[in-house]
Amino acid sequence: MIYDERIEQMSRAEMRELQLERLKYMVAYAYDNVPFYKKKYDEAGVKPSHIKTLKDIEKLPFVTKTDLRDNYPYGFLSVPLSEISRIHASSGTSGKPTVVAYTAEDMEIWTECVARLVVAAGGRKDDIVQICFGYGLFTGALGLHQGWERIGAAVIPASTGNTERQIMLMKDLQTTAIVSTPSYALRIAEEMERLGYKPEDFKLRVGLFGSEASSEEMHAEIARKLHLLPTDNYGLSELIGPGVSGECEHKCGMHINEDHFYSEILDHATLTPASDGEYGELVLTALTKKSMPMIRYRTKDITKIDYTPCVCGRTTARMAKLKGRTDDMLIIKGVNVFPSQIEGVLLTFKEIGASYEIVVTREDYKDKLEVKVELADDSIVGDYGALEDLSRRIRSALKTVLQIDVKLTIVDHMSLTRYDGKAKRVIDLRKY
Ligand code: DLL
Repeated sequence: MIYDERIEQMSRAEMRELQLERLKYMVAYAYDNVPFYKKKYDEAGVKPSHIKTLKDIEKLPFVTKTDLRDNYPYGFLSVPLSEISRIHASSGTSGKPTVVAYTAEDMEIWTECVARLVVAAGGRKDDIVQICFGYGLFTGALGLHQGWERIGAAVIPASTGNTERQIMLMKDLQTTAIVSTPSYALRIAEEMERLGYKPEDFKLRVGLFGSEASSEEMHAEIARKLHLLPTDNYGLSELIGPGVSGECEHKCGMHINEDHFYSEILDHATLTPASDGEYGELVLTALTKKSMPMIRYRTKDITKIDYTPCVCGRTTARMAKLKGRTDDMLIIKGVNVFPSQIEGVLLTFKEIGASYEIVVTREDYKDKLEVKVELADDSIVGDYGALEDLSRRIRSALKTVLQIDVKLTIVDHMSLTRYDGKAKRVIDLRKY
């Protein structure tokens, strides 16, 4: 089932035409209504009239998180505050949050974008959906809530935490779909096991996960433990929140809502277009956002894009699962290491659970990478031969993928920290 056939099955030429028309409008609109853009474009010597083709977007300067921070809280607004109907914020790693605002029209577009992705993921009107994202300034909970509501599903705004109660609700209210971070989905699965439940005790069939990175292996683990079809969903507050892209039931890349978001993949080092189909930094332009124009926003997320039509019948471009972020790529002894590569290896070992921690230290000017993993159960606790053999196999698999030696620490079942929201996997203790 396709929510909006006209858009989601548009030919590439028509989509390009629509994007160009919207881009021209948006660049002129931002230039005329947001002093930040006028100043930046004047300094760079570009005028809205220079945008004649989609490729001309490359003439425009980028917007970064720092620009948003420098213009905190309302410097990017292009409409008076009286036109704003919703305000969200994304928690920054330090200092003030990034504030994002929506006009009534932006809210409508946001809802439609999420509704499309919900349907693509297999969500239907008769679903009972439990939203296990934190309600509040975070865009995840309300964003998904609105989209599911739009397709007519019954929405349970459960929020995060109190996992035992979540499970009770899931059983009693006959929840068929859940929305959460992938790590919280696994936390729910663990708690179900601990409480003695089996997947058959529930009616779950669909899971929309997102807001943090997850490997194919992690999705397979979620599918196995919860008996549902998991899909990956991507978005970011600065552009809209959830609703930028999401996987369909075929799980072969996240369909981008291209009529609202124009995407570029840039070579991280040169900031010029990456070759077709190559990984690079995703730069996004909101083509329709009225309240806060966002043109060429550097997401720091690393992905690649496939423009071929999907077997599901949609023609919208698909972005690959994120490889990581340019700022979470670890450089260990000169080698680039992404946490997602480590996760991919760990999840192939059924003797260990899905939670892990990566600790980076520097001793005597040498980087050291430690990976802490957890036993999946208590069956080999105390069996030093089995533990040693497991440790050797995991280290060797990590070395094959990462090309560096890793210190591996195996800890007891359920002893690593669990997260309700985005999981924190990397602890970098190096002082620069
Ligand atoms: O996380 C929006 C969202 C909510 C998306 C719910 C999907 C579901 P922020 O809090 O602003 O917004 O964080 C955005 O999270 O730049 C990525 O680095 C990361 N991220 C989001 N979705 C994914 C994903 C929401 N599916 C930042 N895979 C982004 C990997 C993701 N990383």
